[in-house]
Amino acid sequence: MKIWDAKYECMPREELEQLQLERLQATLNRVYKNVTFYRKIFDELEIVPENMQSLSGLVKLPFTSKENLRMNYPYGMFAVPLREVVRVHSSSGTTEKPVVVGYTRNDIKAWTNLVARVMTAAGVTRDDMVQITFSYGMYTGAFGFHYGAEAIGASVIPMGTGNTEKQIMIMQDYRTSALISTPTYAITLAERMERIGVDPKKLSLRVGLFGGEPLSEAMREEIESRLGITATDNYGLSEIIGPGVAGECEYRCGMHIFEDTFIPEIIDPKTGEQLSAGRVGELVLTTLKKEAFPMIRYRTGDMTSLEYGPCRCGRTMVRMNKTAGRSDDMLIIRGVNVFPSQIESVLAAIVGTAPHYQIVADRKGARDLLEVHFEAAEGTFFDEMKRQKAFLEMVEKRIRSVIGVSATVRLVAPNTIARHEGKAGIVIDRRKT
Ligand code: DLL
Repeated sequence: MKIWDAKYECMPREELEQLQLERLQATLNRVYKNVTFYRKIFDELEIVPENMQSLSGLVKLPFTSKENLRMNYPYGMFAVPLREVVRVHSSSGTTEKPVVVGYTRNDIKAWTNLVARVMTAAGVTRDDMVQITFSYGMYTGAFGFHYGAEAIGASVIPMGTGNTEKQIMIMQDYRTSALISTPTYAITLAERMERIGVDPKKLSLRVGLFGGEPLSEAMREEIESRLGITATDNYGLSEIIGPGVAGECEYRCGMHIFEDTFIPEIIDPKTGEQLSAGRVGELVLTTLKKEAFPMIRYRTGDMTSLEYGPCRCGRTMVRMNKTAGRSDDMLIIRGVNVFPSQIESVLAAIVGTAPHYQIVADRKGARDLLEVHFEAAEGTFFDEMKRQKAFLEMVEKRIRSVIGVSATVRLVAPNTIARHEGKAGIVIDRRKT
């Protein structure tokens, strides 16, 4: 399969590290000169950008947190005057003020190139009709893929979110061959097709690029079998650039992080200590080329591990494994750390597919309560109380053995858990209110 930017994507590690060091030095100089926030902490910590003579010095640099970005809302972290900014975006934040990120003309060019890389790695070519179902708003998903697809020379159908039946009609009529969406929306599309009698196998769809939220293996299998496509997982976050930070190649054994543009590290989220390759911890990213919004050791909150071994595709870029939850959406139930992804994998293993589910944490007196609601498949022994009870007990037992605390499991009727076109509202923590 083609590699979009082989010079960088397949760069020998020694050469890559030299390039990273040069770009890191330039970035440190840029932020020291232009971003008060960084100048202040560098001065406090006596960090002199010119003294950064090897990549091992990275650990001496301070972290940047989402909280730091909030404190500098809206433009405090920008490293260029607004007149050089050609675009702003923000993260898919919910209630709080979203983080605002900016791009110069060069940033947009670099971003376009990165997304062209992940799309090429997933097998998209200039012959594809690419249907983008992310929101064309402040969210980085749609514009990122839009520009990347155009750079490849594919034809873009800029649908945006929603209008599921129209999406399906367009897919049929325009012969869409590549779908860009969140994994949950792909499942929503498959469900709707089934309901309205459209056979996905008769469409021209052949690949899907998913991202914005975790794509579990169970979800991947469900999407692939229901839509008859090959699905890849793609990771990114607006603070760093948007989609195009990392993506799977045809071997789908982890997402290649584009290390010529970002330096990844894994840290222990509690101590901040850097962890060795292969260990699971919080992903920290430093940007190497960003002009408008450079980030030094940004704490992504995403838990993962890195694989430095060679990949059969020929890319030398390190691979990140699927995220194992977030360091910050982790629930603490009766003193035990619980990741929603663990519960999802239990449910998926039991029912064979990724069900629609919701986790509800509540508190009665001083006792934490955990409930897991999940949708029964159409016709699942709702009428047979005894079987249902035994089934639920079995699910509860498995969940307990995986997460270490007990949860009450409830089956709910099909289509009763709200579907989200963007990120799924999987966890409801009532203890906070
Ligand atoms: O979701 C950027 C994006 C759009 C990536 C479309 C890929 C495709 P934010 O709104 O800033 O940006 O959210 C970033 O979403 O820190 C992760 O927690 C999560 N996330 C994104 N992609 C994945 C993925 C976009 N493939 C946050 N797997 C990140 C798991 C993901 N989590």
